[in-house]
Amino acid sequence: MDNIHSSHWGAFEAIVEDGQLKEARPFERDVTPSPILNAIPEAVHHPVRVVRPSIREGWLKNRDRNRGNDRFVEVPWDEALDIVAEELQRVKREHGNEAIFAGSYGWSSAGRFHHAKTQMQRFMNCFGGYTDQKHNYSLAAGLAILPHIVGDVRPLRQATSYQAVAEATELLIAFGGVGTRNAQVEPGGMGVHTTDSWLRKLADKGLDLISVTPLRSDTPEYMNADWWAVRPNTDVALMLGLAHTLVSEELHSPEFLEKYAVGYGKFEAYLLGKTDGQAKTADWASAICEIEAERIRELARKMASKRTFLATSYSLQRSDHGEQTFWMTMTLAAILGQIGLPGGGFSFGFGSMHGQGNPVAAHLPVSHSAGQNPTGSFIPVARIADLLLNPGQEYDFDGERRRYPETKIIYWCGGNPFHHHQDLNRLVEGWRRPDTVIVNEPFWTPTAKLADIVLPATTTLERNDIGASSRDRFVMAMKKAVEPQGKARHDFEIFRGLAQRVGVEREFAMDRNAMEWLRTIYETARQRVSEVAGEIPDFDTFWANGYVETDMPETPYNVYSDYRSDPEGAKLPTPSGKLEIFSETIDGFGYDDCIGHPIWMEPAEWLGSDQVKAFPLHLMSNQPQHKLHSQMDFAGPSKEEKVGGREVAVLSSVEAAKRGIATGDIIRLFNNRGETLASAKISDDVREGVILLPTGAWFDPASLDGAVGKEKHGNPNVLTLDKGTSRLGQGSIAHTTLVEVEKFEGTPPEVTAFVVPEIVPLKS
Ligand SMILES: Nc1nc2c(c(=O)[nH]1)N[C@H]1C(S)=C(S)[C@@H](COP(=O)(O)OP(=O)(O)OC[C@H]3O[C@@H](n4cnc5c(=O)[nH]c(N)nc54)[C@H](O)[C@@H]3O)O[C@H]1N2
Ligand SMILES: Nc1nc2c(c(=O)[nH]1)N[C@H]1C(S)=C(S)[C@@H](COP(=O)(O)OP(=O)(O)OC[C@H]3O[C@@H](n4cnc5c(=O)[nH]c(N)nc54)[C@H](O)[C@@H]3O)O[C@H]1N2
Ligand SMILES: [Mo]
Repeated sequence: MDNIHSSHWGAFEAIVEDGQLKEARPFERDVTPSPILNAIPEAVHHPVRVVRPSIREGWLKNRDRNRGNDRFVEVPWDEALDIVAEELQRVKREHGNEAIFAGSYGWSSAGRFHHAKTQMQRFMNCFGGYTDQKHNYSLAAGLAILPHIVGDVRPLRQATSYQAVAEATELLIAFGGVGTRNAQVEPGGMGVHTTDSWLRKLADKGLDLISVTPLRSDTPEYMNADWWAVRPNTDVALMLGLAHTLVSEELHSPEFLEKYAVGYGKFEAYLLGKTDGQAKTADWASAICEIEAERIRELARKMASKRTFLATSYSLQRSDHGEQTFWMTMTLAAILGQIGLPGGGFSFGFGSMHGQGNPVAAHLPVSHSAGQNPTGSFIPVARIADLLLNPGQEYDFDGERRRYPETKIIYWCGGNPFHHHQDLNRLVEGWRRPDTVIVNEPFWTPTAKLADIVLPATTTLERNDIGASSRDRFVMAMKKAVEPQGKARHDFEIFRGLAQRVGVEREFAMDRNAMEWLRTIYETARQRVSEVAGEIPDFDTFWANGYVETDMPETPYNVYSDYRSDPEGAKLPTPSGKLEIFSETIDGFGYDDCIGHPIWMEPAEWLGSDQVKAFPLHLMSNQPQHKLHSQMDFAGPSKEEKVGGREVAVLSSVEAAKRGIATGDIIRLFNNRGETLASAKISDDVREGVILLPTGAWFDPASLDGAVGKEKHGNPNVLTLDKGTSRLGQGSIAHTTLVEVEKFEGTPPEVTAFVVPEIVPLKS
């Protein structure tokens, strides 16, 4: 197939006429493709593309840092690359490589060779290194805690398969729900979307499903779930209430706990109230999570009488003390004693991502290598504003005492921090501290607008690449469909140009062109696949066919079936070799916000606190249905779903009535950190006390100056709290935020999120 291509949200055929992409037609094998594909043709040729290297005038003239406030000047490529190379060398010479922050967190695009962040980091490593970011926004707390308590990240990276649940589970408890909205995407893409068909199988077999979430719509209607509209961020209390009922009614499994886990005794003392005088009964839990105590007790009994699987979404750990949600999920499953039995146990992220639960035969790790960072310098991913605002400050992270380095250059490539970070007004302040900010981007995103030097990158449609995920059975060719737009270059070429200027081109490119690299990374992966799953076609055959598909596994997969059947031979890579309900290691860190066993702690902001007097609504800023993060916010389904050009915020009829808000009204969401305008929608799919404003609207402040900027477009991250989950994980706590909302009166300001900044064009 000559026009095959792929994206994080699915494979497609690129239909081109007269050099213009007309349609991204779903791959014929995909029966439930993502409508997000429809944004691609409009996006590729959109006026919001960056067409030439552009440098902010104030930086060019006097190196001021007043980012976001003046116009850009176009310069020829050679001049732009000379300037960037000189600035990198200056900072390296004067301050060392740690002063270059190039963590560059972000999803960029599906192609595995032209993967933007990998290209930049490979260049930076050849150049002597940089300050990196560790873990990711999705899962930082989970990635920090799991190695301590289960030994590795298998329940995240190789979740128990839907097939196993379909065959043997009788009761599924989905904390955070289980649906298809977020399963539209997978990093690296997928050949065909499978989640919908698996969920329908579960529905057809009449599985008993409890959807524990503040939003009914997290789980599709066809699954006939019992909706438990929990108070946000109180799931640990609910799980403790379930655990207490199991233990006090002797429905738990002391044999399992004895044989497969360590530290239950210490946890039980807490559960029963021996350590703090408070038994974690169903009644205690009910007062916190607002689920009736009797329902909690009944569910615990049902759990013990049926084959039960606990599925906790990623979202639960993107909240204050998010580590506890994963730890308590494992602990509750251990108390029940079904871990490793067919259809029993726990996993994370069903419905959070396409690959979770997707049965996969062979590992297909097609990827390019970024190499090793010689500096070893990094920050926990979500501590970016702290790094910029507090150089030299000490902090804790996963047992280490660390210090933030000083930052002179920010280089971002393939991410949008003014989408992904919390408390954006605070980030603006930090962002203006370093000497220079460089961004490679196809589009004038808020991050590009806030840079000093913007280098125009191609989109995937303008180059050849390979789309692949280790959790999908397909490897997709991504064939060039249109010419680079404007003067855009591939990130690989941009960094090759820089590498040449700083004298590391040989190491960076290894004398290969892009097509030779595709062949190399494919053949390397093919070699590894052949060792585990048999032959797959060679590169030329793959490229001619357009894709490769491995067999679907025949047997259901449960992460812990091996451990269950052979606890010695297949022991876990924890210090004890067992599940750690009490972790000596974590206990030894001495953290008050993550002690030796899971506990309930009040989050920094929640509906049970006094703060509700001023800010009575819990903000859910979940993943957007109609786009991937902030990508292509200006086009296709994302654009169509906006009302009056603004993102839609949803609240219950009760909360709307209290404030005289009607569907279609412009509303102002605010707290002490910021404010944003959105279009209101009323729906009782949202729990009382909660307001939903999904992420993704491009940051559109009325002004970048002043203490609390006014945002006009519906970006929830001007409201969210910028604090780490705990000293252990330091993850993002985007889902822990209180706000108030009111009807906006007067003339609303114009949305200018997609307006290109003023540019002095290059004469030639
Ligand atoms: N409030 C709140 N905030 C959140 C979350 C939440 O739940 N609530 N979730 C968090 C999570 S889980 C995540 S993963 C993050 C996501 O945050 P990001 O990954 O930063 O978001 P994206 O919009 O995907 O940014 C990718 C950028 O890469 C650019 N890009 C695409 N292809 C290329 C390319 O080939 N070259 C270059 N140079 N650039 C390219 C795109 O145009 C886009 O600007 O957001 C986090 N933020
Ligand atoms: N369409 C689309 N799909 C995506 C993405 C996207 O941008 N667009 N992003 C992808 C990425 S990078 C990631 S990491 C995953 C994220 O996957 P998740 O982290 O699972 O996604 P969220 O949408 O943030 O949250 C899912 C639901 O959890 C519920 N929830 C939030 N807090 C709580 C809580 O405290 N308790 C309970 N019980 N429920 C809670 C909310 O109702 C929310 O709708 O999604 C991926 N999928
Ligand atoms: Mo994510």
